[in-house]
Formats: sequence, C-alpha cells, structure tokens
Amino acid sequence: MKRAVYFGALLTAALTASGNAQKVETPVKIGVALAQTSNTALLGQEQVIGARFAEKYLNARGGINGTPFKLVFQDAAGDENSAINAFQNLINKERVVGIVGPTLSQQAFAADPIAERAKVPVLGPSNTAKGIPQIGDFIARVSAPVAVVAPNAVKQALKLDPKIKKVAVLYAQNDAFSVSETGTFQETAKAQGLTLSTVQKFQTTDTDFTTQVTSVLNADADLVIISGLAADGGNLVKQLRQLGYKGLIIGGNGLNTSNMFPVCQKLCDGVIIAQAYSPAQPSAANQVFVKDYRAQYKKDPPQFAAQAYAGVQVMVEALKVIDRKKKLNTWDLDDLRVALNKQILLGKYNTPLGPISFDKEGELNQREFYVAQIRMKDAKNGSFVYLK
Ligand code: 1QQ
Repeated sequence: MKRAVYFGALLTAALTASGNAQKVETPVKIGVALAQTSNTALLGQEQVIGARFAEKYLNARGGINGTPFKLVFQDAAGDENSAINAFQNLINKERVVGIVGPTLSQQAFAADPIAERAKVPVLGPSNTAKGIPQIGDFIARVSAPVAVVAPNAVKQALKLDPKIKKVAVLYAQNDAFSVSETGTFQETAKAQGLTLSTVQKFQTTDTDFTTQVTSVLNADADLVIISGLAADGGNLVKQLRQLGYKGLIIGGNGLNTSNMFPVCQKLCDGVIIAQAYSPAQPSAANQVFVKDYRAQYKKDPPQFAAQAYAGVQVMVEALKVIDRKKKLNTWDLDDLRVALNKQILLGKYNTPLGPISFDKEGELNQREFYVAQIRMKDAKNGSFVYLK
C-alpha cells in the first residue's frame, strides 16, 4: 500500500515535470501576433501581407529542410490586452515555436514579458522604441530602433531646406514608441543647431488638432516633426495644411504607410519619413521579394511588409540550422523554443532589409537606412519617393 502510494507520487511528479514536454508537431507552427483590426491595422495590414509572402515563398523553397511550416495568426489589434491574449493563445493553445509580433512597442512592453516567462522567442517586426530587446533574453527585433533611423529624416529635411531654424515637435503621449521617437527627434534637432520653438502633445485617439496646430502656427516654425500613429498622424498632417502651415513636415515611423493616404489625401504630399527598408536594396533576397510583391500588388513593398517578411525568414532559417543537427519532430517543444532563441541570435541572415544579425541582447545589426518623401498624384494615389 505504502509502495503504491510512493510510486503513484513518483508518477505524478514525473507527469508534472513533463507536463509541457510535448513533441514538436509538423507542420511547424510559427505564431504571428499583429494588428489585424483597430486603427493600428493601418500599420498591421502591411505586416500581415509581408508575413504571408514569406510563408508562401519559403515553403515553396522547401520550408524547413523539406518540412513545411505554418504561420498561426492571432489578431493583436492595437491595445495591450489584445496583444497579451494573442501571445497567450499562441504560446499555450497553439503551442508555437516562436512569435513574430506585436505591432506596437506599447503592446510589446505589455506582451513580451509573457513570452519571456514562458521562454518563447519573440521577434519584434516593428517595435522601434528604446528598450525593447532589454525586455528579456527571449526578445529580439528585426526593426531598427528609432534612435538609429529617425535622425536621417532631420538631416534630409535640412538638405532640402538649409534655412530651417525653428522646429515644432508633436507627439502622442499615450504611445511608448511615439514618446521614444520624439526624444530622438528633439535631441537630433538640437544637435543640428535648430531651435525647438514648441513641443505639443496629443493622444493617438485624438481627431481634432486645432489647439496643437494653432501653437505650431504661433511658434512660426519652419519644420514640423510628428511622432504618432497612422490615423492621428494623418489627421494632424491634414489639419496643419488646412490651417495654413506651409513648411516641411517630418512624419515618424507611425506615419510610414500608404494606408495614411485616405486620411490626409492630397495634403499628405511632401511628408518626409525615414525608412529602415528600400525596394532598391540590392540583396538577392530583396530583389525576389520586390519582384513577387510588384507582380501581386502593382507597387513596391513598404517597410512594414519587408520587416515582417524578415521576421518570419529569420525564424525559418534558425529552425533549419537546428533541424540539420536534430530533426525538429524529435524535439520537446520547450527545449526547441530555447534552442531557437539561441540560434536566432547566432545567425546571419540575408533578408529584404539586406544582411542582418543580432547582438547578444537581441538588438538588430543592420547597415543601411533611407529617407523617403510622399508624393501624391491625386487625392487617392501616391507613393514614397526615396531621397536617400
Ligand atoms: C513602434 C513602431 C510603430 C509605429 C510601428 C508600427 O515603430 O510602436 O515601435
């Protein structure tokens, strides 16, 4: 009797210890938690397209050494709770090997710690605020930080108009990325010898910017720099022009989408936005991506699509290396997640962003950055013209 109890206890202990020790299923599941709904979907839509492109293209080329992989999408919308729910579903129900997402840094600061605790690798496809890789050992990003990307826009604006002296800076105070980006913009402006003549705050949910625009006009600024997201940013650009602002406008990464065109329409014209991607990037990986994207959408791929593609590609290439040493379907899921995280950080990748790798914290090493300017043909149609 005693013995039976003892073995029973042992068995329970063994089952508990191996409670998570499930073998990896095929096709291998990679989680994708992006904004498919909400205003943030203006940005997320392009990411979903980029991720799907990678899935189709990489699977057609053999997937993971002959084993297909499958992207499992969970809508992370634009808020923290949706991102947390999406991560929890992907980790615990879908049992994915890793996650590409979420869309916003604001969401990453809330959801990434869930993956960190579960030891599931995360690649941020568009989380550019300061401090993202430092959330934890399992958090890396394929999206270069604003600190590196944003200054290029200010330098380019000064090339276009060397007489610029007074700058008005506006930012969304309820969004972590916007707060981080405006910090970089303000430092860069000062370092370039410009005067910050006004700093204005708003919310990403705002639609009326009369107060802020009035302050910009009163400050007599000859450059406006906006850190917000696509809907609020687009409305702000529109209202600046409608109320008579004539100078250059720099938009931050949250305005970096043609999905903003329906908001500011013709008044989007001339907005300068720094880019972590160029369709002209000469890598073979990019040229194939651009060709396929153009064939399907009759335009060049945008930055957010290219970064999401890169996120999926990095996961797949890291999985290939692991699979060559020990077939993926013989791994326990928990062990594979840990091994995948390690391999992601070790690898070098030739992506549409050009050659990339990571430092030991998960920060991205990327070489080239660009600046583009929006050119509207009419109220609906426009494009990003690369200046650099
Ligand atoms: C961030 C961003 C967003 C504007 C990307 C969609 O860069 O939240 O970090």
